Amino acid sequence: MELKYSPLSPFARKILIIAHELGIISRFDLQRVSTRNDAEKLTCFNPLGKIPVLVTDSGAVIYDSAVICEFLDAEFGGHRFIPASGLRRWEVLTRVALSDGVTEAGVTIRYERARPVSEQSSSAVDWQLKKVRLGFDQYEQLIQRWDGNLDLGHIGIASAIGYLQMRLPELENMKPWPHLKAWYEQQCEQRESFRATVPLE
Ligand SMILES: N[C@@H](CCC(=O)N[C@@H](CS)C(=O)NCC(=O)O)C(=O)O
Repeated sequence: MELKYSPLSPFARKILIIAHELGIISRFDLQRVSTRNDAEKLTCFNPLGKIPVLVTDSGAVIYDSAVICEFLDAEFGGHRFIPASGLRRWEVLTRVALSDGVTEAGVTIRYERARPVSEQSSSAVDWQLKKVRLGFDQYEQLIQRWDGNLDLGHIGIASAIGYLQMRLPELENMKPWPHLKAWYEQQCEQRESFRATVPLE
């Protein structure tokens, strides 16, 4: 399988974490792609020009990250990270949407701040920052009832924390979300799958 990715991408990190957890990382041909410089190489696989993109051994092209994670979990994980059916499936998928939404809002802020200063909009940043904060607020509640099972929603919010706490000083190193911060440091950062996928600048 080929994974078109960047080691900095929090969306790609979810896939790498799952691949490590499931013991299938060696099956991946990891191809680093720059969404800016390799745009054409990417859009012929994903017209949206976004990473991650998975190309399976049979040549099927799969994106986006949530779909790739579900594919890997169904094919190799026995639905360990996303239940196959029942109410819990919809609960997990809703939290996946929340964690991906937080990440997307954070990435949008990064893109806004990469524009020339004169073109940046502080109200656009504040709009996205509110989504990040409210998403973390919700996970701060949820994590206090955590049953010890890591699912794709948890992996997604942990990837968001790993990416955003370094990049958005407004998040004050996660101090406003003490339970979430402690969970991340004690339950996630200690796992081999997280240590092996720390985003590299
Ligand atoms: N919903 C997508 C989002 C992926 C995404 O936004 N990836 C970023 C890199 S972290 C990207 O490719 N950005 C390039 C662009 O937006 O043109 C997913 O979950 O895969």
